[in-house]
Amino acid sequence: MSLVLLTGAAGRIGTVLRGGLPERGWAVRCLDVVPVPDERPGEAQVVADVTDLAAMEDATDGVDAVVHMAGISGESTWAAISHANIEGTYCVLEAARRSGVPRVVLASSNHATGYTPRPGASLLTEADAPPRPDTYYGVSKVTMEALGSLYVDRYGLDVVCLRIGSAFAEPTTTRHLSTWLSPADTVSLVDAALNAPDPGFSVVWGVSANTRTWWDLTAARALGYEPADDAEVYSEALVEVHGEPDLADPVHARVGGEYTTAEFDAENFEKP
Ligand code: 15L
Repeated sequence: MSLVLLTGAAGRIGTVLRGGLPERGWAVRCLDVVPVPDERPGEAQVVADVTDLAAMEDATDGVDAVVHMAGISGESTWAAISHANIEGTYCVLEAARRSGVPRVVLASSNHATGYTPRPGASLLTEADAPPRPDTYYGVSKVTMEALGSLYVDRYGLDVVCLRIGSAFAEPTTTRHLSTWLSPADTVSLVDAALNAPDPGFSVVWGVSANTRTWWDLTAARALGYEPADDAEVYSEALVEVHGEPDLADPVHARVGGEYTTAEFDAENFEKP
């Protein structure tokens, strides 16, 4: 059984992966700044901060791959984002390199490209959406992808960046009808990123097979990802409450949704 270090194991996506990866044949070493609740049989646990390079070197010792889900999962102050998300990603990659770990899977985000206009009829490939961050959070995901690229080219690691849409138990907004990544598909996508032969540096959209998707899944499918879910089954109920998306509304005109609005200006996050 191969061993994966899962950072952010106590978080929302980490918890999903703790449930699903063992069924796909992965032993999981959980890492978080807090102990993971309900430790499961076969799991190992490390309580550490991803920005502590020495601790990360210890944590990556002997693992076959790292899945990096730790960090701040939305907008915050520059100080908080740059420390947790940028310094944290550097420490994860550098620890993996020092420990000889061949593969790292990184949780990037659609917000790396959030100011990209929502596409019309054609789907966006990864190449159609170069960095266009909508927040400091989005900048940290662009930087994550850049760091991953550096560690592939300079040190020969395999690094797969997942530009995750909206990874929630179920869609709760009409935007999610396009961006949802279901829990089951989250596991399938990470498993594919861990198993794909020689991915080198790869950036793929992380989204379910949504009828209303904006993103082309060709590159993700090439890794072996086979999405099973479609947010459309929630559409009737969501449209009844919220109406069909108004494409003149910035929340629906750009892929980053509300992150592109004034409400998400970092000034609003500086307040205590
Ligand atoms: C993300 O990257 C966030 O982590 C998550 O909280 C959602 O905001 C999601 O994007 C989204 O775009 O819905």
